[in-house]
Order: sequence, then C-alpha cells, then structure tokens
Amino acid sequence: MTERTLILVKPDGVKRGLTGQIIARIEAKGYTIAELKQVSATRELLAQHYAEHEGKPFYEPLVEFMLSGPVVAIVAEGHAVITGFRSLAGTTDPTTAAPGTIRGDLGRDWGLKVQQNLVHGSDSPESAAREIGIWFGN
Ligand code: DAT
Ligand code: MG
Repeated sequence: MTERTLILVKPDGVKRGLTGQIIARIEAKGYTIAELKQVSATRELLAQHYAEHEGKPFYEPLVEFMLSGPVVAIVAEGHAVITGFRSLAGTTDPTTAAPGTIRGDLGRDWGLKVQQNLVHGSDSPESAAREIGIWFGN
C-alpha cells in the first residue's frame, strides 16, 4: 500500500549543507517527494512533535537543538516508505549507525547532550499521520 511519512532534515543537516544529498538519497531509493518546505520550528510545534519524549533527560536539549536553525520538512510517498526511510536513515546514534545510511555516512557524535543525527522519520503509520498533520496541517 502506498503510504506517506514525515521526514525532517534537522538543523545540523541544513547548516552543514546536506539537504540536497539527503533528498537525493530519498529520491534514489525511489520515493516521491509529495511536500517540501523549509521552516523555523516553534517550541509549541516541537512540544507536539516530541510529546512522546517529554520528561526524558535529552528532551530539553533536543528541543533547543531543533530551535537552533531552520529545518526542512518533507512528506515522502511510496510503498512501505515509513519503514524504508527509517532503514535509509539508520539507527538513532550516528556513531554506530551502519555505513550506507544517512546517519552512518554523514553523522557523528559531537560530544553534545543530544544526538545530532541529521534526520527524523516517522516510526509508524499512526505517527506519520499525526506528524504530517503537525507540520503540514490536514
Ligand atoms: P529516532 O530519531 O531514531 O526515532 P527517538 O525517537 O528515540 O529516535 O529520539 C528522538 C531524538 O532524540 C533522536 O533522534 C536523538 C535524540 N535522542 C534520543 N535518544 C537519545 C539519547 N539517549 N541521548 C541523546 N539524545 C537522544
Ligand atoms: Mg523517533
């Protein structure tokens, strides 16, 4: 079934000029870019987006990091794109994310309180629907 996922190029990816490379990898995998915009997130928007992490030790640094510069929000479309993009992104910690993935090839540990790992991807159909609504409206 064709599905949609919410992808964010986080502020580290935008600042390092990696947006084009990241979009190229999404397209090279065969997914379609359905929506794309550069936005400066707000605290309110991030509180919704990261609601599941509220109260965790990395929550505040995560929100500050996501406010540190613009992000590029993307809706990508294709069969099994939710799982497929998570696989393309690699595991959360960029130090150990597999080579060949976005995080594994382009990210690393900068010794900060939060993992700056270049991209976000929705983790389930429910998350995707919720997050697309948050970033793009319905
Ligand atoms: P993912 O982005 O792989 O879905 P997540 O949803 O568990 O990971 O966490 C959201 C973000 O928070 C993640 O991209 C980076 C940061 N983060 C998660 N766990 C962390 C930790 N233990 N220490 C520092 N930052 C962390
Ligand atoms: Mg997540």
